Amino acid sequence: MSCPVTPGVPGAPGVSLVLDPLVRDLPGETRRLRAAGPLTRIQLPGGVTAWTVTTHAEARRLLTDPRLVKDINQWVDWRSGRVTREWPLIGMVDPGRSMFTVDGAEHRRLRAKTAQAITARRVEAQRPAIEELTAGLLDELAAAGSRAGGGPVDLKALFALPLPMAVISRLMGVDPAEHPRLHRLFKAFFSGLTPQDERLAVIEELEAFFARMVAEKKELVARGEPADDLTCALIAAEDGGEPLTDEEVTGNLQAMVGAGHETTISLIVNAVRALCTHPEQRELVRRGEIGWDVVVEETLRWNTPTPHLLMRFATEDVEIAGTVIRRGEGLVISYHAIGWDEAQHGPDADRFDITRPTPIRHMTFGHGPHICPGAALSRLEGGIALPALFARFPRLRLAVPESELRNLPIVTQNDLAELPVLLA
Ligand code: STR
Repeated sequence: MSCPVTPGVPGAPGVSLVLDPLVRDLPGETRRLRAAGPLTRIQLPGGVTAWTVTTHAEARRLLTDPRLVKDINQWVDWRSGRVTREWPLIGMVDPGRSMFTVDGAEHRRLRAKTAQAITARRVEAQRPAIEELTAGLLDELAAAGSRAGGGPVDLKALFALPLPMAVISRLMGVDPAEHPRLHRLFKAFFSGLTPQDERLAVIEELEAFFARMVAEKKELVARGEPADDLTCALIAAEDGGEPLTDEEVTGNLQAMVGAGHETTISLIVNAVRALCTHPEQRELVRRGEIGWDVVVEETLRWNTPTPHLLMRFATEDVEIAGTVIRRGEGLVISYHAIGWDEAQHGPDADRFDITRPTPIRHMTFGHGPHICPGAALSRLEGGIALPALFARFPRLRLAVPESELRNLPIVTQNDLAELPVLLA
């Protein structure tokens, strides 16, 4: 294999970037990845190395290549025992059987019903409910602001975090009383600082939680009293299609809640941050010259919720951009670098700019069979939450210098630990 060793870079030979587990400089890492070419090797936390793709065109090709699959059993590092359940990122690669981890005909079967239920047209029906949830949280935010005597409040904890959980839970039929527990579990799941024995316990608890929920919903369906939620719809398969197994419904439910929750938090947090640090662009939006939909798309492109999506495995040698991904090797999709691809977005691709001609041409939701089924829902959420927030608090601004904002310590997500703001 011909992978050049980059001088001066620590890590395994041929690795052009060792990802910082604490994500202290995502823009810097992305610049280095972009400089390393369309296909390069990165080192993930835990010393595991993989290929990564950093350009729009090559990623597009790889994401529709059937020789790259989600099945962890194809991975030489897994088969050889070099990667085990002790690897800190195991939960991102092997979260159980669901539409997230299978391919081909099985994948179509697992995914169809969920995807059809959350098309743009169908999710539009959720608008009034999302508006109501947003208004309720904004009232609570205002109250927290008063209690803080006009001092800083954490916009993430009070607004960006609870809204996506409320929305996805309502869709899937999760009991609101369980939100605190799910917040605690996903917080531990999505932190690189969680000790591994604790993370494995969290993964077990999540599985048990969703399996119990599916068992309860199944009883409702059996009694002919299904709740009006997607979990019951997945169980019932009343359209005559082949029903999913309990394990498959559980896996899909878990994937939907996990994905709908963490990614949408970062969309909201990163959009608020971008507007607060680009006042002239905020003004264009305030004056109605540029729409909130554009703010959402440009945030998704420029500061994607998913900087590195783990992982696909080659079932055969795959040649791309003059490089061969050998059978059994792992491939990460580096969406932050892909969003900054000058060939796709122009020479200023690393700048947040809602006036650019083509913000929508990003690939943040992926491409091909696994393209994000929740894209329309997240766009709807962002398109409701952001204008409502800025209308309610027109003076909203960061309470600390931007340089003091810290990312969550997890390489696969791009989210802030806290977003301290002043409301008035
Ligand atoms: C979280 C933990 C879990 O119980 C199930 C899943 C499967 C879907 C994953 C999710 C995970 C983590 C966040 C992902 C999501 C699919 C899309 C989302 C990777 C592992 C993104 O961040 C884009």
